[in-house]
Amino acid sequence: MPSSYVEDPAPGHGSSAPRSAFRSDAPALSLGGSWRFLLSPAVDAAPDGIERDDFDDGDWADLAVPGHWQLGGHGSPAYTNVRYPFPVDPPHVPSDNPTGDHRLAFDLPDDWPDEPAVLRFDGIDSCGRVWLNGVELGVTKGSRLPAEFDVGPLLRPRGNLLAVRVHQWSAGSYLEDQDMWWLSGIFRDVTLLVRPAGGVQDFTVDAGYEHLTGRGTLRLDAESPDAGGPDAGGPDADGSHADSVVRITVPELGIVGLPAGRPVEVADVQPWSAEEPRLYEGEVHTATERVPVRIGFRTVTVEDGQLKVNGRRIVFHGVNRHEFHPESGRAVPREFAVADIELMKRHNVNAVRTSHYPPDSAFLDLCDTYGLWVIDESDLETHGFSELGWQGNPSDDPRWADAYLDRMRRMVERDKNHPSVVLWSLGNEAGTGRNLAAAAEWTHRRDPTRPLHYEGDTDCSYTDVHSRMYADHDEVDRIGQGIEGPERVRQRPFILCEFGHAMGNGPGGLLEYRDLFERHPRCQGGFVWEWIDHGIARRDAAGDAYFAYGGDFGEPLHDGNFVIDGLVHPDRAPSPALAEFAKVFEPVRITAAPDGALRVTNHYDVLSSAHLAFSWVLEEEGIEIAGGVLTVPPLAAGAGTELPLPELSGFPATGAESWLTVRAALAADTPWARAGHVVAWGQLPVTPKPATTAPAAGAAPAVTGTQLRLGPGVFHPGTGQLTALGGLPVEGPRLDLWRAPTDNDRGSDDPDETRWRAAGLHRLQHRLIGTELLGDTLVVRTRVAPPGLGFGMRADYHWSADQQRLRLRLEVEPEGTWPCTLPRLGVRMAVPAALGEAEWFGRGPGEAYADSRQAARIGRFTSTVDALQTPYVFPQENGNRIDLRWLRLTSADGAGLRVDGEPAFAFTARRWTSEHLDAATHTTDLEPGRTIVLNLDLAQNGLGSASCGPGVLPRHRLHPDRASLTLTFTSPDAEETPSR
Ligand code: IPT
Repeated sequence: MPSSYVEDPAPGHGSSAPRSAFRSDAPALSLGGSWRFLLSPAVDAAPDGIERDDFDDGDWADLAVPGHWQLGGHGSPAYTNVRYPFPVDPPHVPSDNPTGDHRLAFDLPDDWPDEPAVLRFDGIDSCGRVWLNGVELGVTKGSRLPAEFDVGPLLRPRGNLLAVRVHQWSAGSYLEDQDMWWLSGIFRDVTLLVRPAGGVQDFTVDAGYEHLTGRGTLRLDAESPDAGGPDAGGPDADGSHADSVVRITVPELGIVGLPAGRPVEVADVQPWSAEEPRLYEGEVHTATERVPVRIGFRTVTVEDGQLKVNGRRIVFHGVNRHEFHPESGRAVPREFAVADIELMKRHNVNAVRTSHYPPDSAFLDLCDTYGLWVIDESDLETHGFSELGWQGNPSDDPRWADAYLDRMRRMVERDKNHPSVVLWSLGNEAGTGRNLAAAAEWTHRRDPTRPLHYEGDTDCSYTDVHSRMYADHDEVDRIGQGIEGPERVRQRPFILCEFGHAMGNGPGGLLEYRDLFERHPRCQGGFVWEWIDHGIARRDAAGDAYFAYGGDFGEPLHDGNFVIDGLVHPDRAPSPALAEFAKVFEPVRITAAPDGALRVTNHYDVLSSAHLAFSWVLEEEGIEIAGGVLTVPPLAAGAGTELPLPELSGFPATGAESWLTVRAALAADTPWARAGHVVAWGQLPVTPKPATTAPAAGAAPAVTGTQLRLGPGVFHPGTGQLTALGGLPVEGPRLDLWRAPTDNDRGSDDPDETRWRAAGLHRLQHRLIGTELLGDTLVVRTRVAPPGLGFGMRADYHWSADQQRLRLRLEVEPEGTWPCTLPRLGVRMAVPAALGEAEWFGRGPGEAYADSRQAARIGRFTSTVDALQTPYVFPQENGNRIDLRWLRLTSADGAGLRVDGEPAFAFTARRWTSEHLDAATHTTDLEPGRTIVLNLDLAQNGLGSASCGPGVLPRHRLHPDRASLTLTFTSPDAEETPSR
């Protein structure tokens, strides 16, 4: 028989009323550390009497708390997205319900006062039953929410025994179907806190900002600890209770001992915003307790169909953040929360949706400090019911009403004093129903200062903002025009609570979303799905490290690598998509003005550009030849100006292609980046690329035995294949149309990958039609086509040369009816493995694709071939560099080759083929081969976001068409004009 509390849809019991998360000057004892632990396969299999002092846990294991037992060597993680990994039979859970018993013996510090105290658990997944010194305190559910139990009278100076029985599954699991690993345990802090008599029980600081007058209003609400009633905010007629009143002091504002319940106006206050997170330090106090507080004045409103903070429209350039660490799961050490915030701020992320549960509250402290707009989301998702057509969804079942309210209440009470929290969210993907409506009603009443979000309330019948996930660009455009969606939502602010699915290589199309956020005042941005790849750090048999995803732990039901969809890799290394995000959503835009001037526009919500230092450099073929400071008058938020270009005429010019790069960098250090950190940049062409001089025909083809020589090239006379170049053995180049499909190629109802494979693009065959010498030109005519199908591509290679250079003009022409787009269009060749150093003039430094190329600037870059690879957790096409004027691949001894484009090309270079990349499922599957595979492309198809969302926009699709690619190959020692 399962224990009844486990399957009870009601919230836990025994805990005290929820209150804000604060730390006062009252003593506290962290109980984190090594605990005794035993995992049992079922509730009934767990031992009796673990709460007793004399219970012998000598043969138990040690486990770190906070932590998840599956990551501490007991049981295994499991990943499902939408589906519940157990039968949908609410509120029942499997009898095989892994149960983790935790025990900790502890002493109190010597100076621990004889006062009331609470035991606080910040997060137990999914259901915990708690005993202290043999006495049962109660049960907690709501994994990502705190629970406090009064323990004062139970404490002993020495030899306290805390026992916690945690069940992996509970009725609460039905409300916790978020897209993430199923991980159990006491995964957030456990703390013993003194609650002094006459201390601060709880308080609400409401700090509004009146933008027309610059006035702030500060109001503290708190119950007097002694009198206990809400009316006890002021002293009694005889003043006798004066000392029991809760008061606030903010020295900087001249507020001293302001009692609860008495609002005060403050002239000329500086408001809080994500861009200028001004906090006033203060203290909430009673005679016996002092609580440090940080106050941010701001007012959030919905007016004129727009979401405004302090009277200004704001735009979310946000991310959905799960709490994740590759070794410790949702037990995220503080330094990693700091790392997240610093990375976000450095990449122009200005908002976080706490998908889909409240984060550790320390994260919100950091958001207040560093400045991020936050949508704080309740710990609620019942997505698995969508598989049943939402039949039986708890959201509309009265048995779950208390649980819905309880979750919302515990979040709102915990987090209400954070200025960074500008919206509450009821949860995610929980369908709709009266329990949500009731939770909404409670929230509106409890906190009228913050609008409410929930995407599932599609007609805004109980929420305040219109929200969609993964709406394509056209839909967002129609929403912006007010011609899409139910009548009720058409005058609401609109946000994309999820967009730009960052799974694997992608998303493409962020720029086009930005344009919509700028075009339509009601379209107020969105939150990319998602911040981090949830890959779990593992090692293979050979000891090589990799990141695991769904299925890697033998789960019978799983959703594979769908959990690997972040802007940062599991180790928080930024993916190329984060660089793209930073560029697309840069707060200052530097562009060419029509009349040859420079245009600078401030896209901050509130900040002027005064904190930025502008500078310029002039680069000739990627080499800096001049530079200086650019004086830009401070621009108010939303303002723009035109400036003359810096004086460039006096600089020596070789006639090479040159570009002006203007950067806007932090003028002074900030908490998240040092002075000099570049927040925005723009580039303007100055001198165009000179016309390429084709190799003067001059080298005549000569056939000697089995070799056909043309300038530095050696060909096989029968096949027309290039076999050597200036002494380097090479294979190819041959037409190549294939790329290892990306997660986005693989996604959607009608995936590109399926079409490409059906068209046989992964197994093209090359037929030589013939070779012919036309004057000094070697022409190799081929037809490239898939087996079993009638369409194909004519590919003719026209080779000419002088003594040093070999030039290829590839002409392609589709024949028949092609059924699909092309992954890529270009040539592939194999070059010696020793050519491991790349240098190029073109766009870089990072990878770029047609619809994700904003972050790549024109310059001269170097990289090893190995470092060109982006280690996507699930291997796929990556590392493409675009708009190359030239590329050099060299070995340590300087041997190598150079490729020039007419005018440009893209390249990938890797130590394995696209076929190997395609077959690999983990990074450790990629083994260097005996050559470097070099692809030189005219183009690749865009990336899109079809793994969850719209595919490649029409203008970024690569269609089979007549095309020509011209490349000149030189061996570097033969270069006439060294370009260094
Ligand atoms: C959407 C979920 O809200 C999110 O948690 C995540 O699963 C995301 O998809 C995909 O990675 S729901 C989807 C059905 C649109």
